[in-house]
Amino acid sequence: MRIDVVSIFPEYLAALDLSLIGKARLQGLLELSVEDLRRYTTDRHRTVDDTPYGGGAGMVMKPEPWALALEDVLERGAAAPGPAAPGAGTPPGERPVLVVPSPAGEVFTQAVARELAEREHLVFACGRYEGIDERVVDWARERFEVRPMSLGDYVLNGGEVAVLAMVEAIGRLVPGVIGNPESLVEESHSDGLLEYPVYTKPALWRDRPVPEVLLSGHHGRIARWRRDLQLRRTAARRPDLVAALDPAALDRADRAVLAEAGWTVAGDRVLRAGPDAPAGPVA
Ligand code: JE8
Repeated sequence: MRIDVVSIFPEYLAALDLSLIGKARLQGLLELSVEDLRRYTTDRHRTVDDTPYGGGAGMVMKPEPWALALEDVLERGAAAPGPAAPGAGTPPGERPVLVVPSPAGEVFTQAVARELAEREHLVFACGRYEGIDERVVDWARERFEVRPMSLGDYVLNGGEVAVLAMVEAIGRLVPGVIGNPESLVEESHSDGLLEYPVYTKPALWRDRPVPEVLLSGHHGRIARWRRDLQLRRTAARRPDLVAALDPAALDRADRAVLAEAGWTVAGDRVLRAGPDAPAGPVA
């Protein structure tokens, strides 16, 4: 996989050299390059922004440096041989994906991460100020598959932090990047529930014991306990995820835990039980 990032703060992306993604680069699983948008300016002051048409606060990123940067990235992507299929570069017919972080984008989820992990060439365009002149997105649709993408419903100052999160989420799904692929298997089996809590040594720490079932060696009981905690946590913290559960994936014990947390199965839906339904504490 090839990943290009364009930003006026390329140093911001230095964190990608560390840990997982850095290792994947050294192993040749992932080719990452970060470009400084200012390299593609042509004026003495290396200007990347200007005042907004129609008025309003702040500045908008000028279109031409973006077009020059993205053309450069396209050119180098077409020349580069892809590691999966040596000599292939971007497969014929598959356009590179241009991810444009924006609070107005589609929400970036694990499903999107899985989809993008299958692509040969991803390009990330990090905006700043009030964003990028919209014509860049229209222009880019002729050359890329464009995906305006939001990290979530809160306001950041620019696209860089969103790109750090997205590249990490995508990169760890690329085959070979995660040393122990079993951890990915467990994630895909998580069935839309929050994770269970984890513990390590010592068994007693500052008067706090590890839940005794985890020391029992009884794998069946441990699996059931973990599943119960997943369900209780999800009910307490993410009612949206509970409402999206498929009853066909819930056994009798699951349903009992959900009932205790105030949920009930009705046909092919999981619904909130009565308004006076209990909502117990959660670990
Ligand atoms: C950004 C962003 C993601 C998320 C992404 C890109 C470029 C118009 N607004 C621009 C006004 C407030 C400041 C904004 C700064 N900005 C934010 C994001 C994002 N992905 N989940 N929240 N915010 C840009 C400029």
